[in-house]
Amino acid sequence: MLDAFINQVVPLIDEINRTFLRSLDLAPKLKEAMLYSYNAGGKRIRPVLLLAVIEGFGADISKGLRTAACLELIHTSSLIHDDLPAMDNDDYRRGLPTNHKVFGEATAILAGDSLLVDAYRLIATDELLTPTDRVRLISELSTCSGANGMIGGQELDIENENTKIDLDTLVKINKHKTGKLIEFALVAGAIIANQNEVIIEKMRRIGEHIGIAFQIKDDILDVEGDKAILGKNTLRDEKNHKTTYVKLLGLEGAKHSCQAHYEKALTLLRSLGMNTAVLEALFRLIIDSNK
Ligand code: GRG
Repeated sequence: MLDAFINQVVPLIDEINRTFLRSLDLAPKLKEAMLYSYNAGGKRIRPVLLLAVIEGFGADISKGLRTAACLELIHTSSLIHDDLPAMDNDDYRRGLPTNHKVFGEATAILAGDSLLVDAYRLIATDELLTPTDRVRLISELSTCSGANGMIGGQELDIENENTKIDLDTLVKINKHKTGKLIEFALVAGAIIANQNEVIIEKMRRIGEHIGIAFQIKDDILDVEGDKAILGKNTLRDEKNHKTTYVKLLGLEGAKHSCQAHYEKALTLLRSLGMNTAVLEALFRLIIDSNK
């Protein structure tokens, strides 16, 4: 059932994004760089989550496709910048050499910039959404991506390299760096499915828990994952002198904490009275994933 859902929606998201990126043809190398990282693959977990929320509320998933596509472009932009020499300095991502290794640092920076900036047009021009919903989604997404969201979390992460931090600080960093785009996926699905503010805020809390579980799993895979399956190098956190859940809690403690956040998300989800089958399977996939 989850596979069927993923196989149904991912080609639709990819088609929107590939068509959109191909239309940005002023600077061919820049376009090529954007398509390179987009086409390198990735699990597409954020857009699938967004659409699974809409499906769970029994609403029309076609209303969420362009917002979901936009979210994946912004996520891709963050990966390109995250891999840059000035940040994590990685040479391998999504099974291929990183963007700056292929296109050079300047073009990689600009490819990340364009993926972030152009993406919003997918929502701004979405005729299946009301103008009010478009503005709300853009505002929510820019908050989740920006200085009070993912980018702010990345800054805190970098500032705290080589520093001993406690669990509260680590949670704060990851809630933003990784959690905010996942939170957006759940909140946006509820907005597009016309849910009330109480439900939207519950979705936000579910997103927080599943976002933390997602990052803990990422930390675990950095230690015990397989480079060939992950498509990126392992032991990156040690290399970058980062505090992780594994470092603070130990491998077993990190697994326990991941499970606890997953269960909190699940309990909240089940209180919503929606069809949770696909979402529950997705949450399970996140914590069981080997990539
Ligand atoms: C330019 C938008 C922009 C941001 C700059 C670099 C940066 C600020 C933020 C980095 C945020 C970041 C990379 C967080 C890590 C999140 C994470 C665990 C990513 C891996 O996501 P997956 O597993 O990757 O979904 P795939 O490849 O499957 O899509």
